[in-house]
Amino acid sequence: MASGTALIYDEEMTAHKLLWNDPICDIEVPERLSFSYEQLRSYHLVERCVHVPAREGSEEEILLVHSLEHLEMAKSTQTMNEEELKRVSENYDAFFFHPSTYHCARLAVGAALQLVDAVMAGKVRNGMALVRPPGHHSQRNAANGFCLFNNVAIAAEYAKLKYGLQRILIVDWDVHHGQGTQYIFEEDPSVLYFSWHRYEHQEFWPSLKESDYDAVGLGKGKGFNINLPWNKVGMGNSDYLAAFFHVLLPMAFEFDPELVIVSSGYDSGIGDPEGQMNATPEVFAHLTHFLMQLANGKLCVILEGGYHLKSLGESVCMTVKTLLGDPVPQITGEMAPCLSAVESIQNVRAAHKPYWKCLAYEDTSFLQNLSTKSHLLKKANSNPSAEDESQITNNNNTVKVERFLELHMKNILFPVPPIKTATTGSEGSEYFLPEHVQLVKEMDETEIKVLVSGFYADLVKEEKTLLSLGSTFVILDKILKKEVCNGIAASPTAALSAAVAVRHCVRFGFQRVLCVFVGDMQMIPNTEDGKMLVINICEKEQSRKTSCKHYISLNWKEDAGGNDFFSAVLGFILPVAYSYQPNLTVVAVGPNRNLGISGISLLVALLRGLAESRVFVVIEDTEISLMQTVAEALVGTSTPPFGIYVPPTQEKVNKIKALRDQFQQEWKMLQCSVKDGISRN
Ligand code: Q9C
Ligand code: ZN
Repeated sequence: MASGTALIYDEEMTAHKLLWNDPICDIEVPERLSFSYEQLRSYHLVERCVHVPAREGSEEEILLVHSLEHLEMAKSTQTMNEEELKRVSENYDAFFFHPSTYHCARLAVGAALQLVDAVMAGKVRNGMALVRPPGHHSQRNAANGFCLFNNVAIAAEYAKLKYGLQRILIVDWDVHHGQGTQYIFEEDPSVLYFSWHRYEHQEFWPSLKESDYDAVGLGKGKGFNINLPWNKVGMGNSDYLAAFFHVLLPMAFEFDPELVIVSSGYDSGIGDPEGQMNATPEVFAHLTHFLMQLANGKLCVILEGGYHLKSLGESVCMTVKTLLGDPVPQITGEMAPCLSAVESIQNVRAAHKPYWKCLAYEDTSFLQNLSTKSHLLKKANSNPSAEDESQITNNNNTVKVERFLELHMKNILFPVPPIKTATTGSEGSEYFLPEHVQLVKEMDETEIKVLVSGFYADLVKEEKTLLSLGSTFVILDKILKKEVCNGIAASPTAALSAAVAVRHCVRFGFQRVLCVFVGDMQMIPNTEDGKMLVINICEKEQSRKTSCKHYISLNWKEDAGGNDFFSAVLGFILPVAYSYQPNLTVVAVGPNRNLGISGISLLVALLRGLAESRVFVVIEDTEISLMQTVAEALVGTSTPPFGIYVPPTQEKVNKIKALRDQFQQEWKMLQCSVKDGISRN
């Protein structure tokens, strides 16, 4: 399987710039590109990537999406003087031409296509292209919103044509609606387009009716256009994650794309003057990590907007770092989506109910956005002096966010452990374990005895179980000492090993340990002090223990024909886990497991988004055949096979819904609809 991350950057694309005064366009500056690249350099990310050169997109390639008139118009600007350039620019909503614009825009297209080629040919697994001008507002016959050619749309058409792809997902996390991309694919069921965007009930640019949640696509393309409008500014990390859990990811997994392309605007990040949102750079690591689990990891990230240089640069770095497979930093902020976000999520889910099986059993009520009706009253009166003032506050804010980010990044970034994954393995493991997995020796008998008699004597009664902890202790210690990021231990009694492991971590000082148990677990650790949260995925209802905030039993039997477990992972397990924010995740697989190998590897891969990717997996000896696949999921450099996605049955969907209702007051990331009687902050 392909490995490596491509990075495409060409300084030539900084030549395109605004030559006259225009307060609307003056934020789209060449430094957006050069500063982001410098930032990548300073994190030593450039040298870890595979450099792929840009090229000019050909006329033929541009014509995959654009009209000949549009191409000719753009070409004709190369020789114009400033006055002529200004006049042509005025034909469009928010665009400026420079004599180099046409050349730069062709390089931007070609860079996107080079990235698609590198990924599709298996030269790299994924990659990012830093390009200017951006693309997603550009339409068949028009420049718009700083965009001349629609780089991402051309890349998708090119991938369909050259590689015969039948399903491409475009994720547009730019804060503006990529209406250009929507128009290009609205009748095309082979391209699933998702966009979230600042909307404010159609007051925010481009102020289109068709940017709302009810624009679901046309004709054969019905259901393949997903708009999630944000009706308030200030959306943050938890709102973005909720959008992924409850809207994009379930539909994306059901769609099962062969390639994912991101319209990667960072104006949805904190400090951006356009977006006015609050999401911090690490959220983009999480979004990237989620998308890496689709399409066998084939992910092409192409720059769109982003106008706060520091915020843009840090967010680009978070994205590239994650593409490279580094551990994911812990997300910050309160993990609860705001009311307005939940309303939008509920509306788009209701609008798409007819088209997606994962939504087929939703209650369908559209909301009138009760939380935001008052926005009509708070419109600012704009006299010139008020505008001056807002300019000053904006500048202050820019500097404030710069200072905030300087400190914030120091807080969230941490040294990457020298080893990704460790295991004590079993006989002959070296032959089937993926590369980069370190085999370590088990702890010896005397050491174990000292440890156990001191702290775990009540749990460990028999001599032979005592010896079986050698693997658990040595792997766990390496994780706690940050020598390795994650690891796998084999055990004759996974339940006991997990119980000992949890207590070991709490004793070490961890405040929150997330335990996910699969199969028969004889021993459930005591969850009373809140220092652990147990999600017990078992086949039969457990009679002796009732669910409470820190012990959740999830009865599940995977569909024999395929992987329907993704719906439980996205709709329940991940939202609970992200609400809890553990310092470590323990996954224990016991005998008689009720999940297939693909469900387990998806679970493990996605749980790497938590606890700085610290995951300790313990596998019962009888289930040792899982070792290789779980190791692949932990290493993360290749995507383990997640199986065929089958949509969940009504019974399964109702089960998830019931659990969500039961726990969404406590674990707020579960919230995806507004119901009477839910109290909120
Ligand atoms: N009153 C990108 O982020 N604003 N484009 C126009 C008109 C244009 C943003 C305001 C914003 C374009 C790629
Ligand atoms: Zn934008």
